[in-house]
Parts: sequence; C-alpha cells; structure tokens
Amino acid sequence: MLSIKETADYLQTLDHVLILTHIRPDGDTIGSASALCRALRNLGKEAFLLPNSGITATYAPYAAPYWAPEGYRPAHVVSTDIADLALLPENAEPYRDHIELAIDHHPSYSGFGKTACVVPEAAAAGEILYAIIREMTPVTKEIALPLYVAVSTDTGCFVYANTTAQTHWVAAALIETGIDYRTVNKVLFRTKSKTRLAMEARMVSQMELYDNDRIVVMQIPLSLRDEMHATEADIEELSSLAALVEGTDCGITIRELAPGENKISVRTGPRINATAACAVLGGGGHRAAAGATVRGTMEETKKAILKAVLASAED
Ligand SMILES: [Mn+2]
Repeated sequence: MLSIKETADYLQTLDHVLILTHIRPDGDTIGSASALCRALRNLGKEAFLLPNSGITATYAPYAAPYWAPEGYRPAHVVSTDIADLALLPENAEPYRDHIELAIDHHPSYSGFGKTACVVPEAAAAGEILYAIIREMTPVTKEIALPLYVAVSTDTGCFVYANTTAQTHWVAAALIETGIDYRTVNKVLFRTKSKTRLAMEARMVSQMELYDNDRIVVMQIPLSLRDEMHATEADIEELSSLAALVEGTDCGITIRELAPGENKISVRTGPRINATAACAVLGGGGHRAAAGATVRGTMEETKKAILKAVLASAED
C-alpha cells in the first residue's frame, strides 16, 4: 500500500496512462479519473480515460475531453474508485490483470492492483485524488471542478454520514480555485427531472416496511423504467431516497437491471453494517452504504437481502 506522497511520486514516473472507471459510473469515479487525467496532462504526459458506455448525461461533460481514442494502447493502467474487478466495465476486461495502481476509498477494496493507495476514511476517492494531485502539480480549475463533483456527489452534497471536517477542507480548497460550484450544486442536488420525481412518487407509494418498521424497501422494476420512459440519468442515485424515510435506519433499494439480475443498494445507520450484509451476497462498499448485484427475481433478491441485513443487525 502506497502513501499519498508515494502515490504522487509513482504517478510522476508514468507516461501513456489509461485510467479506468467503474461500471454504472458515478460522480466520484468520473470526477476522480478526469481530474487525474488533467493533472497528468498538465505534467506533459499522455493520459486518457477508457470510454465507459454507462456514462450518463449528468457526468459526461466532465469526462468528455479525456476519452481514449479507439484502439489506444497504454503503457500503464490506473483505476479510480474501483473496489473490485467485478465492477470493471466490459471493455476494461483486457486490463484486469494489468492494473498497476488502484486509488480507492472502499474498505472492501479487494487488492487487485499491483499496488494501491486506499484511504477508507476518505468520503470520496476525489478526496484522495486531491491530496495526491496537489503533490504533483498546481490544482487548477480544470482539475478542481471534477474533484468537486467527485466529493460532493459521494457525500450527497456534504450531508451523508461519511462527510468529515477533512471533506469540507478539501471542498473549501477546491472552491477557492474559483470553480463555478454553485451551478454544480444546483444541477446535481437541487434539480430533478419530472420523470424522476414521478418515479420517486411511485417508489414511495409502493414502499414496504420490515423489522418493526425500521427497514424500508423500495423497488425499481424494469416495468417502471419503461412505463416512465426513464433514462439512466433519471434513475441514478435514486437509492438515496429510501434512506430518507423517518423512523427507519436501513433503506434498501432493489433495481432490476435485466430480467433475473438486480442491483441492491443498502444505506444504513449505526445498527446495521451495510458492507457485511452486502458481502453475504457478493457485494461490498462502506459501513453505511454498500451494494451488490444479485441473480434471481426481485422477490428472491428482496428475501435474500432482508435476511442478510437482519443477520448483520445489532438487535
Ligand atoms: Mn466513491
């Protein structure tokens, strides 16, 4: 495991770098990768992001300048915010045994990189990237903006339980570069499409409560997505909705990815370890926020995750 400084020193020895992001990319993986790519280029190096077909309109602009051209042959491969090889997009498979450096903040990081910089206390991979990049090159606005997206999205705009004083220090430093963080906050956290609001209304009206009303389950079947003509951008981060229900301390969201394949997201309070529960089903993440992808019907998936959650609950 490398320290922040060792990681910065190591990155400065690399050239012709390809940066990998995870499947169904979020603001943290895209923001972290984009900022690193910009930093490497500012040092005169060639660097690209591997194209990620799951990118949504929300985050596409941040990665747009950095996508690798077709057939790009890197000399070095680095991953950002990827905890496990199962989270590699399909086109990253050729690199699965060649990832030299993994930069991540998941306690469940599986150790696939030849070397790694993993800081589980960091709220976002973006927080780690900020520390690394500032050891390498000045943090310009072009670097700071994607890092702000990374840190703000992984903390739900600085309100999730993972948010620390350090998170705010990093955000302050990024804001001081002069980035337009107000627009980012408005677009990412204070704006919802009508389709998304309609989906939320349906999820709330059909939510189920378990364990003396302490566990709430919300579901996003493919039929709901189709009925609402929802895009990926309408659906992303919908898993944060369940955690808002008063009186509950465990929000489970089950999203049908394809018939027989479901993505589970679990958000928990101190009573329940979300990572432990999701690990039972082959997933992972953080103590208060974790996920897994599970085969079976939505009903079978619901039973399996409820069983795992109850087994990891403290009472
Ligand atoms: Mn992250």
